[in-house]
Amino acid sequence: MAFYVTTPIYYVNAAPHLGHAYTTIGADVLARHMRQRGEQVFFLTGTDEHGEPVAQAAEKLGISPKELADRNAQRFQELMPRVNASNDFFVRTSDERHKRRVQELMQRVYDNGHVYKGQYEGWYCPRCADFKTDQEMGPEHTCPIHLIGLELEREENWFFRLSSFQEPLERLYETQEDFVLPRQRFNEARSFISGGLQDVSLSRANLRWGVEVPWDSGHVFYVWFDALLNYLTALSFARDGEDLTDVMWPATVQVMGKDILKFHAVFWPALLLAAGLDLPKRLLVHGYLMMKDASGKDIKMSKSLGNVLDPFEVMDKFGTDALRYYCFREVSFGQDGSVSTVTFGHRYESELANEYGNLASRTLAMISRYRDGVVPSTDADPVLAGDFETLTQEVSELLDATEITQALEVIWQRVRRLNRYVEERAPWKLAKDPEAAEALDVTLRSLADGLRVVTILLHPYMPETTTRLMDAMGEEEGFSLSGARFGTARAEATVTTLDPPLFPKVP
Ligand code: ME8
Repeated sequence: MAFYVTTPIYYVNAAPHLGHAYTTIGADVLARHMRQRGEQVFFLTGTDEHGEPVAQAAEKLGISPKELADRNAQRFQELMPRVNASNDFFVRTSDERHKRRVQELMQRVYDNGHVYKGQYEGWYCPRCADFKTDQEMGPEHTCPIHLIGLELEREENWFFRLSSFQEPLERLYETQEDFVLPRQRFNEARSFISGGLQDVSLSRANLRWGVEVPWDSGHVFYVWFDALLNYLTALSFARDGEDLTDVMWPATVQVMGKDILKFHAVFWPALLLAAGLDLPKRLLVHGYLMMKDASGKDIKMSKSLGNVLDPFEVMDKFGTDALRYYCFREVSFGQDGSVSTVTFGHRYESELANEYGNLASRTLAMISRYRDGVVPSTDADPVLAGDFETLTQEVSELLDATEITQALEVIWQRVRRLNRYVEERAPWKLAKDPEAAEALDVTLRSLADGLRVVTILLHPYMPETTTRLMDAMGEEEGFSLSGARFGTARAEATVTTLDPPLFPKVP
């Protein structure tokens, strides 16, 4: 089965921050898990390079939009390997191939009769690149997201007949209960639709930095139309000499933050319907990562507010996997939540170092000390088997439901169970009693096997650490999910101890 997962394409008007890393890692966990299941996966991310936000930021810096786009797109491209994102392609909307395909697709929308010319007047936020409705505006015509004054814009524009998709979208939300997750976001999108859809402006006349409207060269497409279409355009040129559209479209899961819900949950399906294309199967919408401001109040992390946690700094200090783990542990994926260096440090020490890291270190150290580094070939302990019996299936089901935090939680319960098992069995005592040799064999074998299973399951969350640990455990079978069954470890694997530990003390 094909599994196509996307992230939003990020604006290049400033540098990447933890919010961008967060979405990307969320999509990456799903992509990696599906690869473990042997699915044919395509994972797309990229940058959104047109429109006012970029044009204005470039103007401030006194450089061309293309120069700014190239400079910042590179920083986003560098972010991907740095957060260990296993994206199959990185799309840039300034790519000529993207532009041509946007023109083709939009021409189809035009030919199908969903576009007309009209006069537009509205309150516009140049940072969101969005006209705000009365309900969406802050006091005195301000943007509630960027806290800046909105601009009253009047111009002749091409319009997209969004209003004619009122019924099809209502039907979509009636029949496809999991089109948007979590439920709260589904309800928000549905109530936006039932509030009545108005046609939206599709082009801009006084902007050059964009994709030219093929039927009117005086206009470029409003950046959101150009941007949304990346999810389709990229498939046609991501792989040389191949068009993946038929294999990969419709997307299986599209991941994004709640700030861009309306565009994805309302405009996007309408646009696809207008072009006669299939709709994505699911939109997975997560909340905001917040940080405390000077007064201790939680506010959204954002480039324009300047309160960003630099993912590069965090990763330099704690490692990439620690960041990946923390993101889904600290904040339930889907909800808003605060992050801070304090809670980061706490989770690193109490969970990563003391629970998983320590379990790994002591398991390997005991096998080395008591059994010359060879995992005893005996049956695994039935006492533990019950705790692991349904684990892999549970994790798969949770990740099918895109419950990234819950899946991690059920794995972590087993990490804790294994630590309790060490305490219950006290191998150091068994080692002193020659009559307990068989009991010690069973204990060590069970620990090695349990550790192997949780490590396979944790692989999508912490790819580097788990690879290192599997090597140290002498496991050669890789990370296929079919191997994540307790009691099936290869007998007599030779282990090596971990030095340094998986999560060393951070000064
Ligand atoms: O909106 N918490 O780009 P963008 C969690 N180009 N996630 C956050 C976040 C935060 N504080 N800040 C950013 C755009 N994000 C458009 C998208 S798609 C066709 C076009 C993440 O650079 C989150 O995924 O502003 C959010 O939706 C996205 O970055 C916005 O990135």
